[in-house]
This record gives sequence, structure tokens and C-alpha cells, in this order.
Amino acid sequence: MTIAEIKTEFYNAITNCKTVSELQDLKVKYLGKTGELTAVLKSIKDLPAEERPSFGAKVNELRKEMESCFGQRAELLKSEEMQRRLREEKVDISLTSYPRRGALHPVTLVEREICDLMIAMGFEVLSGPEIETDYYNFQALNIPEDHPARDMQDTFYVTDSILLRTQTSAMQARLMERKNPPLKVVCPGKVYRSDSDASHSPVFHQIEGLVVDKNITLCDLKGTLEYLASHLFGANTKVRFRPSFFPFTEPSVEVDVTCSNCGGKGCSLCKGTGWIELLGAGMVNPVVLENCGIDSTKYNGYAFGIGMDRVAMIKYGIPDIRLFFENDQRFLKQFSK
Ligand code: 2NL
Repeated sequence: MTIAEIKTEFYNAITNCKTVSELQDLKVKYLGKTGELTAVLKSIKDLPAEERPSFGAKVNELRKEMESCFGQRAELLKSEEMQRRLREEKVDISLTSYPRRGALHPVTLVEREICDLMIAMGFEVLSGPEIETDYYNFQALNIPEDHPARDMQDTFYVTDSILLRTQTSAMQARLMERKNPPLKVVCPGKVYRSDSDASHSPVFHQIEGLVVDKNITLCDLKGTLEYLASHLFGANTKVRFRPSFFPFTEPSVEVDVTCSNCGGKGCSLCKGTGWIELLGAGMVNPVVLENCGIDSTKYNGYAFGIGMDRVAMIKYGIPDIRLFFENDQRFLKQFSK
């Protein structure tokens, strides 16, 4: 082959070359030790001596030309290959389905709101075990064995003396044993009672407040609850006490608030009375203070217990407590802002 033929053939071959590895093969074919150009160069010995220098120069010139062509082609093919891989190997993250956004449970919203309001009044927030001993759940709180109040709160027993707490007071009894007054705490958490209908669930959420100090009065309790109710249900909410009975408080009261739905005029939510029963409370029974090692001649206090599920039902107009435990996303999503 002549130099011109090799050159033409080379340009055809290199323009048709589509991949880096094809190009590598081509390089060997033309420029390798046993390649075309080397073969041509070897034929130099058959030429007359005076033609050899110019022939050699031409071959070298072509070699340089080819080398630069290989370099350029290699760059081009590499960048094309990169573009192809970027195109074909792209991970399209927009195609995956988005995880649906959650929302806070209405009872969690109420718990946070109440805790925030209590913290603003200087209360600490305390939580404790859901599995309790009979002692802290009942006996320390002046509910002895065979007391009718034990039937009032149908209890899930784990063993004879271990149970699922029926109220969060157990934690407050533990606190009173451990710390000296003044005490000012709220205990939110799950409590359990063997009871189930539209307004009772075997698990529900309570928050109990406890203040122990010197010279505490029912007035302190009322002021605290008025602040709480007016922030939970609106500034015009009124609070009233009715006499009641709990073994752990004396005197005990049932606390009503004016209906947030009708403002006290009477509607279906308050069954025409204008009032909604919200919680139970009272002055801590001195027997309970003594049980927990607090001198009841020096100290006294108040306590209250609120069902947070009930608060959420009133606040959001939810007719059945069981809706809180079904975990239907369509229901749960409605309450978070
Ligand atoms: C209700 C309302 C109440 C308390 C809980 C309490 C806690 C201690 C001492 C005295 Cl450590 N009382 N908690 C007081 C009154 C009512 O809950 O309806 N309970 C059956």
C-alpha cells in the first residue's frame, strides 16, 4: 500500500470508529509494531538511497497526523460515552412515590397544649411507668383493698399486686415520697380501665396536676383551672365546682366549664345545660400526704385529673372516643395545622 492509500483508508476507518475500544484496536492496526505504517516504513530499504529521506519524512508526518487524530477522536468518543451514560444511567428520583406526611394525633396536640400552659404557670412535667404496683396505684392514694373505688375503676391486673395503672397519680405518690414540698407537677400519660363504649376506651390519656405547699386553698385550684380552661376553650370560658367524692382528695369537686360550642346557652354537645363536665379535683387528702411521708400539719395541697381524650373530643367535636385508636389517616390528618 502507498502512503496515500493508507491515509485514505485510515481516515475512513477512524470516522467509522464508534467506541473507545474500537479506537484502541485501530491504533494497534496502524501504529503498532506490526501495524500498517511500520510495514510501510520497513519498505524504505527497497527505495533508491536519494528517495529514502523524503519518504521517511512523509511516513513520520503521517504518523504524527494519525497520532493527533487518535487523540482527538479519543477525546470525542470519551465525552460521547460520558453523555450516553449520564443519559442512560440517570436515577429519576422524581418517579418514586413520596412518603405521605404524618400529623400529630389530636390527643398529642391537647397534651402539648396543656403541658405548655402548665409550664407557663411553673409546673414541672413528669412521666412514669404504665405498669404499676397495687401500692402506688391504690393503697398510697387511700384506696385500700376491698374499697368500692377499686370496682369504680375496673382494673387490668398483671399479677395479684401488679397492674396497669388506672390513673397517673401513682407517679405523683412516688414523687411525694422522694421530694420535699413545695411540689408543682403535672403527669400526663396512658391509663387503663376495663371499660369500653363510645365515651370509654380501655386505654385513654390522663393528665394529673399536683401542688403541695403551705396554705394552699381551693381558690388556688380554681384560679389554675380557670387559666387552663380559658386558654383551652376560649377567653370567656367559666369554671364551676360541684361537690363530689374521691378517696384521695377531701373535699373533692367535679369541675364543669361553660360549653365551648354554644357559649353556655345550651346545645346538643352540653345536652342543653350550657355546662360540660371536664375533670375531677380536690384538696389532697391528708391521709395521702402522710402515706407519702409528708407532714400534713405543715403542708397541704390540691390535685386534679383530666381525661385528655375527652378534652380533644370537646375541642374538636369528635363524637366517639374509639376514633382515636383506629389510626385512620383521614381522621388523624384533620387536626394538625
Ligand atoms: C378523676 C379525676 C383526680 C386526683 C385525680 C390526685 C393525685 C394525688 C393525690 C390526690 Cl397524688 N389526688 N389526683 C385528684 C382528684 C381527681 O382525677 O376523675 N379521677 C377518678
